[in-house]
Amino acid sequence: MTLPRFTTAGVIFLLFSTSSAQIRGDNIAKCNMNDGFGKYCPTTCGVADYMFRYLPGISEDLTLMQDQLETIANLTVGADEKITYMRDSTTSAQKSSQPDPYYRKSSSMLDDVLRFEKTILAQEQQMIELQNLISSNERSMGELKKLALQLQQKCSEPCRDTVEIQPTTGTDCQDIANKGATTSGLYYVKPTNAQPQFLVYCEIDNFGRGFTVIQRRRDGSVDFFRDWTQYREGFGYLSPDDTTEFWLGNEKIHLLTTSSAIPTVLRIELVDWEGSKKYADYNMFRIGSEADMYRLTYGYYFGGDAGDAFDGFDLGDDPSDKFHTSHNGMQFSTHDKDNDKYSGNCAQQDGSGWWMNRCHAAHLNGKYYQGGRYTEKDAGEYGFDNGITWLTWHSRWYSLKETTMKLIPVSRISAGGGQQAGVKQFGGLGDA
Ligand SMILES: [Ca+2]
Repeated sequence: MTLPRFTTAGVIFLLFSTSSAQIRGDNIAKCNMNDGFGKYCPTTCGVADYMFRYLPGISEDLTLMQDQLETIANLTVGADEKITYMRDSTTSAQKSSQPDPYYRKSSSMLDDVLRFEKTILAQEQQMIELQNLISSNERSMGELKKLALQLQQKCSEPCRDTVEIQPTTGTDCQDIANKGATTSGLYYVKPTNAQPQFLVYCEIDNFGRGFTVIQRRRDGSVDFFRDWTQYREGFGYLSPDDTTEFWLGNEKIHLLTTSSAIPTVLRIELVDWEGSKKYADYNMFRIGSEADMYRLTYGYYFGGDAGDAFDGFDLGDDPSDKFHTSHNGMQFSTHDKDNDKYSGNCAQQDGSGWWMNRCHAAHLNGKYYQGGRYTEKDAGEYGFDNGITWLTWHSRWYSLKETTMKLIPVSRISAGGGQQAGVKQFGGLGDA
Protein backbone atom coordinates (compact mmCIF):
# COMPACT_ATOMS: atom_id res chain seq x y z
CA MET A 1 0.00 0.00 0.00
CA THR A 2 2.10 2.93 -1.13
CA LEU A 3 -0.78 5.20 -1.90
CA PRO A 4 -1.57 6.34 1.65
CA ARG A 5 2.12 6.79 2.45
CA PHE A 6 2.65 8.88 -0.62
CA THR A 7 -0.45 10.88 0.20
CA THR A 8 0.71 11.45 3.75
CA ALA A 9 4.00 12.74 2.50
CA GLY A 10 2.10 14.89 0.04
CA VAL A 11 -0.05 16.34 2.78
CA ILE A 12 2.94 17.07 4.94
CA PHE A 13 4.57 18.72 1.97
CA LEU A 14 1.42 20.74 1.39
CA LEU A 15 1.34 21.90 5.00
CA PHE A 16 4.95 22.89 4.79
CA SER A 17 4.68 24.70 1.50
CA THR A 18 1.51 26.51 2.58
CA SER A 19 3.24 27.89 5.62
CA SER A 20 6.44 28.92 3.88
CA ALA A 21 4.66 30.60 0.99
CA GLN A 22 2.78 32.94 3.28
CA ILE A 23 5.43 33.78 5.79
CA ARG A 24 4.51 37.48 5.69
CA GLY A 25 1.15 38.38 7.15
CA ASP A 26 1.28 42.15 7.50
CA ASN A 27 -2.00 43.66 6.55
CA ILE A 28 -2.87 46.85 8.32
CA ALA A 29 -5.87 47.38 6.09
CA LYS A 30 -8.12 45.81 8.70
CA CYS A 31 -6.89 48.09 11.44
CA ASN A 32 -8.43 51.48 11.81
CA MET A 33 -5.83 53.65 10.11
CA ASN A 34 -6.29 56.36 12.70
CA ASP A 35 -5.68 54.09 15.65
CA GLY A 36 -3.61 51.59 13.72
CA PHE A 37 -0.70 53.90 14.04
CA GLY A 38 -0.10 52.34 17.39
CA LYS A 39 2.92 50.19 17.41
CA TYR A 40 1.22 46.91 18.30
CA CYS A 41 -2.03 46.71 16.40
CA PRO A 42 -0.71 46.19 12.88
CA THR A 43 1.53 43.38 14.09
CA THR A 44 -1.27 41.62 15.95
CA CYS A 45 -3.68 41.99 13.07
CA GLY A 46 -0.99 40.79 10.74
CA VAL A 47 -0.43 37.61 12.72
CA ALA A 48 -4.16 36.94 13.06
CA ASP A 49 -4.57 37.57 9.37
CA TYR A 50 -1.86 35.09 8.60
CA MET A 51 -3.43 32.46 10.86
CA PHE A 52 -6.80 32.83 9.18
CA ARG A 53 -5.28 32.43 5.77
CA TYR A 54 -3.30 29.43 6.92
CA LEU A 55 -6.13 27.49 8.61
CA PRO A 56 -8.42 26.76 5.61
CA GLY A 57 -5.46 25.13 3.86
CA ILE A 58 -4.88 22.74 6.75
CA SER A 59 -8.60 21.96 7.07
CA GLU A 60 -8.74 21.07 3.40
CA ASP A 61 -5.72 18.81 3.69
CA LEU A 62 -7.21 17.07 6.70
CA THR A 63 -10.51 16.48 4.92
CA LEU A 64 -8.61 14.98 2.04
CA MET A 65 -6.73 12.65 4.38
CA GLN A 66 -9.94 11.60 6.08
CA ASP A 67 -11.55 10.75 2.73
CA GLN A 68 -8.59 8.60 1.82
CA LEU A 69 -8.69 6.85 5.15
CA GLU A 70 -12.34 6.04 4.64
CA THR A 71 -11.52 4.54 1.26
CA ILE A 72 -8.85 2.38 2.86
CA ALA A 73 -11.24 1.38 5.62
CA ASN A 74 -13.85 0.33 3.03
CA LEU A 75 -11.27 -1.74 1.19
CA THR A 76 -10.30 -3.41 4.43
CA VAL A 77 -13.90 -4.27 5.28
CA GLY A 78 -14.27 -5.86 1.86
CA ALA A 79 -11.08 -7.85 2.40
CA ASP A 80 -12.26 -8.96 5.86
CA GLU A 81 -15.46 -10.34 4.41
CA LYS A 82 -13.52 -12.14 1.72
CA ILE A 83 -11.23 -13.77 4.28
CA THR A 84 -14.12 -14.88 6.44
CA TYR A 85 -15.77 -16.35 3.41
CA MET A 86 -12.58 -18.12 2.29
CA ARG A 87 -11.85 -19.42 5.77
CA ASP A 88 -15.37 -20.80 6.12
CA SER A 89 -15.31 -22.41 2.74
CA THR A 90 -11.88 -23.92 3.43
CA THR A 91 -13.04 -25.36 6.72
CA SER A 92 -16.16 -26.79 5.20
CA ALA A 93 -14.13 -28.18 2.33
CA GLN A 94 -11.78 -29.86 4.82
CA LYS A 95 -14.65 -31.27 6.79
CA SER A 96 -16.73 -32.47 3.91
CA SER A 97 -14.11 -34.11 1.74
CA GLN A 98 -11.04 -36.17 2.36
CA PRO A 99 -9.59 -36.77 -1.13
CA ASP A 100 -6.07 -35.49 -1.58
CA PRO A 101 -6.52 -33.10 -4.54
CA TYR A 102 -9.13 -31.16 -2.61
CA TYR A 103 -7.00 -31.04 0.49
CA ARG A 104 -4.02 -29.67 -1.47
CA LYS A 105 -6.25 -27.10 -3.00
CA SER A 106 -7.44 -26.14 0.46
CA SER A 107 -3.86 -25.90 1.70
CA SER A 108 -2.93 -23.52 -1.05
CA MET A 109 -6.06 -21.51 -0.31
CA LEU A 110 -5.04 -21.38 3.33
CA ASP A 111 -1.64 -20.05 2.28
CA ASP A 112 -3.42 -17.39 0.29
CA VAL A 113 -5.51 -16.51 3.28
CA LEU A 114 -2.43 -16.20 5.48
CA ARG A 115 -0.74 -13.90 2.99
CA PHE A 116 -3.93 -11.92 2.76
CA GLU A 117 -4.14 -11.60 6.53
CA LYS A 118 -0.56 -10.37 6.66
CA THR A 119 -1.37 -7.71 4.12
CA ILE A 120 -4.37 -6.67 6.17
CA LEU A 121 -2.24 -6.46 9.32
CA ALA A 122 0.21 -4.23 7.51
CA GLN A 123 -2.64 -2.10 6.27
CA GLU A 124 -4.03 -1.82 9.76
CA GLN A 125 -0.63 -0.75 11.03
CA GLN A 126 -0.53 1.96 8.40
CA MET A 127 -4.00 3.05 9.32
CA ILE A 128 -3.03 3.35 12.96
CA GLU A 129 -0.07 5.48 11.97
CA LEU A 130 -2.24 7.67 9.80
CA GLN A 131 -4.81 8.00 12.53
CA ASN A 132 -2.09 9.06 14.97
CA LEU A 133 -0.93 11.64 12.46
CA ILE A 134 -4.47 12.91 12.10
CA SER A 135 -4.96 13.16 15.87
CA SER A 136 -1.72 15.03 16.27
CA ASN A 137 -2.67 17.33 13.39
CA GLU A 138 -6.06 17.89 14.95
CA ARG A 139 -4.42 18.75 18.24
CA SER A 140 -2.16 21.30 16.52
CA MET A 141 -5.18 22.62 14.65
CA GLY A 142 -7.05 23.05 17.90
CA GLU A 143 -4.12 24.95 19.39
CA LEU A 144 -3.80 27.11 16.30
CA LYS A 145 -7.52 27.83 16.32
CA LYS A 146 -7.35 28.82 19.96
CA LEU A 147 -4.39 31.10 19.29
CA ALA A 148 -6.11 32.63 16.26
CA LEU A 149 -9.19 33.31 18.35
CA GLN A 150 -7.11 34.98 21.06
CA LEU A 151 -5.36 37.10 18.45
CA GLN A 152 -8.64 37.99 16.82
CA GLN A 153 -10.04 39.14 20.15
CA LYS A 154 -6.91 41.12 20.87
CA CYS A 155 -6.99 42.70 17.43
CA SER A 156 -10.61 43.73 17.63
CA GLU A 157 -9.89 45.67 20.81
CA PRO A 158 -8.91 49.28 20.21
CA CYS A 159 -5.16 49.75 19.98
CA ARG A 160 -5.26 52.06 22.95
CA ASP A 161 -5.33 48.95 25.13
CA THR A 162 -1.79 48.07 24.21
CA VAL A 163 -0.29 51.55 23.90
CA GLU A 164 -0.55 54.04 26.67
CA ILE A 165 -2.68 56.93 25.45
CA GLN A 166 -3.23 59.95 27.65
CA PRO A 167 -6.85 60.79 28.45
CA THR A 168 -6.77 64.54 27.73
CA THR A 169 -7.95 65.57 24.27
CA GLY A 170 -7.91 68.90 22.46
CA THR A 171 -7.61 70.65 19.12
CA ASP A 172 -3.80 70.26 19.22
CA CYS A 173 -1.04 69.58 21.74
CA GLN A 174 -0.96 73.19 22.97
CA ASP A 175 -4.67 72.98 23.72
CA ILE A 176 -3.97 69.76 25.62
CA ALA A 177 -1.14 71.40 27.57
CA ASN A 178 -3.44 74.36 28.32
CA LYS A 179 -5.86 71.87 29.86
CA GLY A 180 -3.19 70.86 32.34
CA ALA A 181 -1.44 67.92 30.69
CA THR A 182 2.23 67.90 31.67
CA THR A 183 3.47 64.58 30.27
CA SER A 184 4.82 64.07 26.77
CA GLY A 185 3.13 61.12 25.10
CA LEU A 186 0.31 59.99 22.84
CA TYR A 187 -2.89 62.03 22.78
CA TYR A 188 -5.97 62.26 20.60
CA VAL A 189 -6.43 65.61 18.90
CA LYS A 190 -9.28 66.94 16.80
CA PRO A 191 -8.58 70.20 14.99
CA THR A 192 -11.82 72.18 14.60
CA ASN A 193 -12.37 71.12 10.99
CA ALA A 194 -11.19 67.55 11.46
CA GLN A 195 -13.35 64.45 11.42
CA PRO A 196 -12.61 62.23 13.27
CA GLN A 197 -9.96 62.73 15.95
CA PHE A 198 -6.52 61.21 15.43
CA LEU A 199 -3.52 60.18 17.45
CA VAL A 200 -0.41 62.36 17.78
CA TYR A 201 2.72 62.51 19.85
CA CYS A 202 2.69 65.63 22.03
CA GLU A 203 5.93 66.99 23.38
CA ILE A 204 5.03 68.97 26.47
CA ASP A 205 7.82 70.91 28.18
CA ASN A 206 8.21 72.45 31.60
CA PHE A 207 6.89 75.79 30.39
CA GLY A 208 3.55 74.32 29.46
CA ARG A 209 4.34 74.40 25.77
CA GLY A 210 2.68 71.61 23.81
CA PHE A 211 4.33 70.77 20.49
CA THR A 212 2.43 68.58 18.03
CA VAL A 213 5.07 66.40 16.38
CA ILE A 214 4.50 65.78 12.67
CA GLN A 215 7.75 64.09 11.68
CA ARG A 216 10.45 62.16 13.49
CA ARG A 217 13.67 60.53 12.28
CA ARG A 218 16.01 59.00 14.79
CA ASP A 219 17.59 55.72 13.67
CA GLY A 220 16.61 54.88 10.11
CA SER A 221 14.20 52.14 11.18
CA VAL A 222 11.39 53.40 8.93
CA ASP A 223 11.69 53.66 5.16
CA PHE A 224 10.62 57.11 3.96
CA PHE A 225 10.49 56.17 0.27
CA ARG A 226 6.68 56.00 0.12
CA ASP A 227 3.95 56.83 -2.34
CA TRP A 228 1.39 59.63 -2.39
CA THR A 229 -1.25 57.72 -0.42
CA GLN A 230 1.16 56.74 2.31
CA TYR A 231 2.39 60.30 2.71
CA ARG A 232 -1.21 61.48 2.80
CA GLU A 233 -2.27 58.96 5.47
CA GLY A 234 0.98 58.84 7.41
CA PHE A 235 3.33 55.93 8.11
CA GLY A 236 5.79 54.63 10.65
CA TYR A 237 4.96 54.27 14.32
CA LEU A 238 3.83 56.61 17.04
CA SER A 239 5.19 55.65 20.44
CA PRO A 240 4.39 57.01 23.88
CA ASP A 241 8.08 57.45 24.69
CA ASP A 242 9.34 59.05 21.45
CA THR A 243 11.36 56.01 20.39
CA THR A 244 10.01 55.52 16.88
CA GLU A 245 10.05 57.17 13.46
CA PHE A 246 7.01 58.42 11.59
CA TRP A 247 5.38 60.82 9.17
CA LEU A 248 2.08 61.96 10.67
CA GLY A 249 0.41 62.37 7.28
CA ASN A 250 -0.19 65.32 4.95
CA GLU A 251 -3.93 65.40 5.51
CA LYS A 252 -3.48 65.67 9.29
CA ILE A 253 -0.75 68.29 8.92
CA HIS A 254 -3.08 70.21 6.63
CA LEU A 255 -5.85 70.10 9.24
CA LEU A 256 -3.52 71.03 12.09
CA THR A 257 -2.11 74.06 10.28
CA THR A 258 -5.36 75.46 8.85
CA SER A 259 -7.84 75.05 11.70
CA SER A 260 -6.81 77.84 14.00
CA ALA A 261 -6.90 81.62 13.64
CA ILE A 262 -3.61 81.81 15.52
CA PRO A 263 -0.64 81.32 13.13
CA THR A 264 1.30 78.11 13.53
CA VAL A 265 5.06 77.91 13.91
CA LEU A 266 6.88 74.96 12.41
CA ARG A 267 9.88 74.14 14.55
CA ILE A 268 12.55 71.97 12.97
CA GLU A 269 15.09 70.35 15.26
CA LEU A 270 18.19 68.67 13.89
CA VAL A 271 20.93 66.52 15.41
CA ASP A 272 24.12 65.60 13.55
CA TRP A 273 26.39 62.60 14.06
CA GLU A 274 28.71 64.62 16.29
CA GLY A 275 25.82 65.20 18.66
CA SER A 276 25.34 68.91 17.86
CA LYS A 277 21.78 70.19 17.89
CA LYS A 278 20.31 73.06 15.92
CA TYR A 279 16.85 74.36 15.16
CA ALA A 280 14.91 76.54 12.72
CA ASP A 281 11.48 78.14 13.17
CA TYR A 282 9.03 79.17 10.44
CA ASN A 283 6.03 81.32 11.26
CA MET A 284 2.63 81.18 9.59
CA PHE A 285 3.35 77.67 8.43
CA ARG A 286 0.52 76.06 6.47
CA ILE A 287 0.03 72.99 4.37
CA GLY A 288 -2.68 73.34 1.74
CA SER A 289 -5.35 70.79 0.90
CA GLU A 290 -4.86 67.70 -1.24
CA ALA A 291 -6.55 69.56 -4.12
CA ASP A 292 -3.57 71.95 -3.98
CA MET A 293 -1.16 69.03 -3.61
CA TYR A 294 -0.46 69.83 0.05
CA ARG A 295 1.42 72.97 -0.88
CA LEU A 296 3.83 74.33 1.72
CA THR A 297 3.67 78.02 2.58
CA TYR A 298 5.07 80.05 5.44
CA GLY A 299 5.26 83.72 6.25
CA TYR A 300 8.89 84.07 7.21
CA TYR A 301 11.88 82.47 8.85
CA PHE A 302 11.31 83.08 12.52
CA GLY A 303 14.79 82.35 13.78
CA GLY A 304 17.06 79.53 14.85
CA ASP A 305 20.70 78.55 14.65
CA ALA A 306 20.42 76.03 11.80
CA GLY A 307 19.96 78.71 9.15
CA ASP A 308 17.13 79.20 6.67
CA ALA A 309 17.49 76.23 4.33
CA PHE A 310 13.84 76.47 3.26
CA ASP A 311 14.88 79.65 1.44
CA GLY A 312 17.22 77.67 -0.81
CA PHE A 313 20.98 77.39 -0.98
CA ASP A 314 23.57 78.59 -3.44
CA LEU A 315 25.62 75.50 -4.16
CA GLY A 316 28.28 77.57 -5.85
CA ASP A 317 27.70 76.39 -9.43
CA ASP A 318 25.09 78.97 -10.30
CA PRO A 319 23.44 81.78 -8.28
CA SER A 320 20.04 80.57 -9.48
CA ASP A 321 20.57 77.41 -7.41
CA LYS A 322 19.23 79.24 -4.39
CA PHE A 323 15.96 80.04 -6.14
CA HIS A 324 15.62 76.54 -7.53
CA THR A 325 16.23 74.85 -4.20
CA SER A 326 13.88 76.99 -2.09
CA HIS A 327 10.71 75.43 -0.67
CA ASN A 328 8.18 78.13 0.15
CA GLY A 329 5.19 77.70 -2.15
CA MET A 330 6.19 74.23 -3.38
CA GLN A 331 3.63 71.47 -3.76
CA PHE A 332 4.27 68.04 -2.28
CA SER A 333 5.78 65.40 -4.57
CA THR A 334 6.15 61.64 -4.30
CA HIS A 335 7.63 59.19 -6.77
CA ASP A 336 4.15 58.51 -8.11
CA LYS A 337 3.01 62.18 -8.14
CA ASP A 338 5.52 64.60 -9.59
CA ASN A 339 4.60 68.19 -8.68
CA ASP A 340 8.15 69.56 -8.73
CA LYS A 341 9.75 72.25 -10.93
CA TYR A 342 12.24 69.89 -12.48
CA SER A 343 12.06 68.10 -15.83
CA GLY A 344 12.89 64.86 -14.01
CA ASN A 345 11.27 63.43 -10.88
CA CYS A 346 12.95 64.74 -7.69
CA ALA A 347 11.00 62.50 -5.33
CA GLN A 348 11.91 59.41 -7.37
CA GLN A 349 15.61 60.17 -7.57
CA ASP A 350 15.91 61.40 -3.98
CA GLY A 351 13.81 58.56 -2.58
CA SER A 352 11.27 60.44 -0.48
CA GLY A 353 8.16 62.56 -0.41
CA TRP A 354 8.82 66.28 0.06
CA TRP A 355 8.00 69.80 -1.12
CA MET A 356 10.38 69.44 -4.04
CA ASN A 357 11.49 72.37 -6.17
CA ARG A 358 14.44 71.52 -8.42
CA CYS A 359 15.07 69.83 -6.05
CA HIS A 360 15.94 70.94 -2.49
CA ALA A 361 18.16 72.67 0.03
CA ALA A 362 16.26 71.15 2.93
CA HIS A 363 15.25 67.52 2.74
CA LEU A 364 14.26 65.92 6.01
CA ASN A 365 12.53 62.86 4.56
CA GLY A 366 15.68 61.75 2.73
CA LYS A 367 17.42 58.43 2.89
CA TYR A 368 18.94 57.50 6.24
CA TYR A 369 22.72 57.09 6.15
CA GLN A 370 24.29 55.54 9.24
CA GLY A 371 27.25 57.67 10.24
CA GLY A 372 26.16 60.58 8.09
CA ARG A 373 28.77 60.64 5.35
CA TYR A 374 27.92 59.19 1.97
CA THR A 375 29.04 59.48 -1.63
CA GLU A 376 27.55 59.86 -5.04
CA LYS A 377 28.03 56.12 -5.43
CA ASP A 378 25.99 55.39 -2.27
CA ALA A 379 23.14 57.46 -3.65
CA GLY A 380 22.28 54.75 -6.16
CA GLU A 381 21.35 54.89 -9.83
CA TYR A 382 20.71 58.63 -9.88
CA GLY A 383 23.76 59.62 -7.83
CA PHE A 384 22.11 62.65 -6.23
CA ASP A 385 22.56 63.79 -2.66
CA ASN A 386 19.47 62.07 -1.34
CA GLY A 387 20.31 62.02 2.38
CA ILE A 388 18.67 63.95 5.20
CA THR A 389 19.97 67.42 4.45
CA TRP A 390 19.81 70.98 5.76
CA LEU A 391 22.34 72.74 3.57
CA THR A 392 22.63 75.94 5.64
CA TRP A 393 24.16 73.80 8.38
CA HIS A 394 25.87 70.79 6.81
CA SER A 395 27.03 70.73 3.20
CA ARG A 396 26.07 68.15 0.60
CA TRP A 397 26.88 64.45 1.14
CA TYR A 398 26.18 64.69 4.84
CA SER A 399 23.02 63.09 6.15
CA LEU A 400 21.73 64.18 9.56
CA LYS A 401 21.21 61.76 12.42
CA GLU A 402 17.92 62.99 13.87
CA THR A 403 15.15 65.31 12.82
CA THR A 404 11.95 66.49 14.43
CA MET A 405 9.26 68.62 12.81
CA LYS A 406 6.67 69.96 15.22
CA LEU A 407 3.96 72.58 15.43
CA ILE A 408 3.07 75.16 18.06
CA PRO A 409 0.87 78.28 18.02
CA VAL A 410 3.02 81.39 17.57
CA SER A 411 1.58 82.85 20.76
CA ARG A 412 3.34 80.13 22.79
CA ILE A 413 6.66 79.72 21.01
CA SER A 414 8.56 82.22 23.12
CA ALA A 415 6.90 81.29 26.39
CA GLY A 416 9.83 79.07 27.25
CA GLY A 417 12.17 81.76 28.45
CA GLY A 418 15.65 80.42 29.19
CA GLN A 419 17.39 77.32 27.91
CA GLN A 420 17.51 75.51 31.23
CA ALA A 421 14.19 73.72 31.29
CA GLY A 422 13.52 72.78 27.69
CA VAL A 423 12.56 69.13 27.42
CA LYS A 424 15.46 68.30 25.16
CA GLN A 425 17.62 71.35 25.76
CA PHE A 426 16.76 72.67 22.36
CA GLY A 427 16.91 76.40 21.93
CA GLY A 428 13.77 78.35 21.29
CA LEU A 429 13.07 81.87 20.22
CA GLY A 430 12.94 82.90 23.84
CA ASP A 431 16.26 81.23 24.43
CA ALA A 432 18.23 83.58 22.24
CA1 LIG B 1 9.18 66.92 -12.58
